[in-house]
Amino acid sequence: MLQLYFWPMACSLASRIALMEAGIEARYHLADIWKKRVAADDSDFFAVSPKGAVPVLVLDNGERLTESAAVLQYIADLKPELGLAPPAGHADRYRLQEWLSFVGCEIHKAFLFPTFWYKDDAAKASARARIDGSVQIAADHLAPREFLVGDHFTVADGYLAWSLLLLGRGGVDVARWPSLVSYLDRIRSRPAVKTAIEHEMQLRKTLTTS
Ligand SMILES: N[C@@H](CCC(=O)N[C@@H](CS)C(=O)NCC(=O)O)C(=O)O
Repeated sequence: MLQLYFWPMACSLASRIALMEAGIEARYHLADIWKKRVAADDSDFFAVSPKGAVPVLVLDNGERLTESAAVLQYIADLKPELGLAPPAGHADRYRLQEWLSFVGCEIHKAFLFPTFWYKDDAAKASARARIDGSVQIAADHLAPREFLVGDHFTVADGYLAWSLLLLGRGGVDVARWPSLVSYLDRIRSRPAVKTAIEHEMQLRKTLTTS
């Protein structure tokens, strides 16, 4: 069985969404990304991955796969019939890769990461200065369409939806972009996405009150 190391409402949420959309059962391990400990036994999370970051997907052969773009495509390719990623070699596969990179580099690492992890106000401010332009690109792309790639949900939608959910906590109000508001409503209303988010929000609440 696949295993996913995650932290509630971190970017590993996109991997949970992909697993749930694919209908793949997995074992989930809570990994505290701040203290770098695996919650179940307080072991060193760096022993799971030297990156000390989620997601980490443990494959059936024991190999560990990191990096959201790789993990998401791996999960999607386990169930090709669901179209969670276009097939390799199809022009849309490169569009999927394009969006996974964009969300990962321009929204996640360029804005969310400095906002939540850096202490330096100047670094946060320079991340803030760039983010509206990146969000605008996603908003313009989605204005005439329902999903990032093709005409149905792909794993890139789970990743973008996660990043949009966190933008508000970073002081960026997604309500300024109507196409993103309806997109997020559409993605969040999918049963797998809804269940994944509700589960992680609940867990997050439990962790912050314990
Ligand atoms: N490049 C990685 C970034 C993963 C990442 O930054 N994960 C965050 C949570 S959203 C984390 O675990 N950070 C802990 C750390 O960087 O120390 C990916 O795309 O998956």
